[in-house]
Amino acid sequence: MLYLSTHKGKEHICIMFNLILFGPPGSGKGTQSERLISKYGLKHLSTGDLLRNEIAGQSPLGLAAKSFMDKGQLVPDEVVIEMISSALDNNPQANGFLFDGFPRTNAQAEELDKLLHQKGTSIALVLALQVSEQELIKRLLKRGLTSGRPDDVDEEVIRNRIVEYEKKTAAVADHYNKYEKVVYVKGEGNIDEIFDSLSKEIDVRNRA
Ligand code: B4P
Repeated sequence: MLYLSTHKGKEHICIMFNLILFGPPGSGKGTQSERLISKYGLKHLSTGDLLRNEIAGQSPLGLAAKSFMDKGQLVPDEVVIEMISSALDNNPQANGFLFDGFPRTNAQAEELDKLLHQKGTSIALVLALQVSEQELIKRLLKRGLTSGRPDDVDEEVIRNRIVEYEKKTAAVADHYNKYEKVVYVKGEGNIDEIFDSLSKEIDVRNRA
């Protein structure tokens, strides 16, 4: 289990381990998150999945988000921040969270820091997957053949998602770099090997 514990008299203090899996669209965040949550017992919070659930349920939030997502644009900050805030409140027993696809702007990062601070915790580590643009486009077009996701079918929409990433999301790494929390990991190649690299980075910090 991935939390630090110490004994203070009879008291058992648990420190949450919160992780951000960071990277451009198609870099393997969703793929690697599935494995990491199962290995480390973290609660998975993917804003992409949460938004797609809202769309499937045809909620007003989902209908509003769909118009942005179908064009490859980011959904407005207030919407995703509210979703994450509720998800944090709804999981008081979690040993730690794995944030996948969130934060995607500096405003989201600052808000996340505040929400975690209110709960007496913080981000321990940001693992940033590095993948070339050519490989991202290849992967997403391939997923589009079977995923049923409208944002994976059209190459222009995929390119727009990458532009949004460069314009608005890449700077989130700078935000966490200020606190020396970012580790870059090669995201190309064998999925198991990438998982091993990510696990090593977590294990080093969990032993500290
Ligand atoms: P997300 O659902 O977060 O999706 P993503 O970035 O496209 O995918 P991800 O990175 O998880 O995909 P993966 O590599 O696992 O976002 C979708 C949209 O939701 C955004 O465009 C935005 O509109 C909105 N949104 C979400 N969060 C938001 C936020 N915080 N703020 C505002 N808007 C938000 O998978 C890609 C493919 O690669 C898969 O088919 C996989 O099998 C394959 N793959 C993975 N690893 C591989 C490897 N090593 N080799 C070969 N293929 C690999």
